[in-house]
Parts: sequence; C-alpha cells; structure tokens
Amino acid sequence: MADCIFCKIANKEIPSSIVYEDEQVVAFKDLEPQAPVHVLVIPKKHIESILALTAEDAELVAHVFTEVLPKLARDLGVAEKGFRVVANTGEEGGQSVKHLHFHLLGGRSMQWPPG
Ligand code: DGP
Repeated sequence: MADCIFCKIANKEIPSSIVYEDEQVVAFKDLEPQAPVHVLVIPKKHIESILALTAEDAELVAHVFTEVLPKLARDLGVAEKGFRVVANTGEEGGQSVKHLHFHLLGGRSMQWPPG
C-alpha cells in the first residue's frame, strides 16, 4: 500500500535489518528497540491490524505463530528464558504503524502489566 512504511520495508524500498524472510512474511529489527531482542514480524501483504484479518488469513496467522515466531525465538536465543509477543492494536492499544505487526521482545525480564 502506498505510504505504508512497513509495505516499503517488505518491498525493500527502504532499508531495514531483516532477520528472516519467506514468501509470506518479513521479520526485521525494530528501529527503537525496547529490549535486547526486539524484532517485528509483518505479513508482506498489507493488513491494517488484527481487526482486518479474515478467514483467508488463517494459514498466514498459523504460519507466524507455529513456525516463524518459534524459529525466531530460538535463533535469537530467547526461547529458553522466555520472551513476549505483542500486537498493539488501534489507538489505545498503542499501534503507531497501521500495518499488522507482531513485536517479539526478549533478552530481559518483562514487566506486567505493561504500561
Ligand atoms: P507499534 O507502536 O506497535 O505500531 O510499533 C511500531 C514499531 O515500529 C515501533 O516499535 C517502531 C518501529 N518502527 C517504526 N518505523 C520503523 C522503521 O522505519 N524501521 C524499523 N525497523 N522500525 C520502525
């Protein structure tokens, strides 16, 4: 989608530190890391948020959660000690980029509740 920063990252129109890529998703380091490990997993196709997911996206979501996130957690060395996956959604959810993304955070002790 035009003017979507994450579409531009997925299309390599702007640079990012990509740590994983396949046909459906890209994972790259967050520009403002909130933990020693902080990557974002995004679908290559533009989906605004969790609220815009449809049944057609079920395979994509399953792929992210059963393959991509566990692989990244292991590869980035946070699987054993633990990590957090966050999808900020909408204004009060703290979503600043309107392209679905899953934050994978780890490498430090997480607090609860989040701010
Ligand atoms: P959220 O607030 O949940 O929408 O998270 C958006 C995240 O995206 C935020 O942690 C900062 C990150 N971010 C924003 N713009 C860029 C960018 O151009 N490159 C990278 N690598 N990360 C970005």
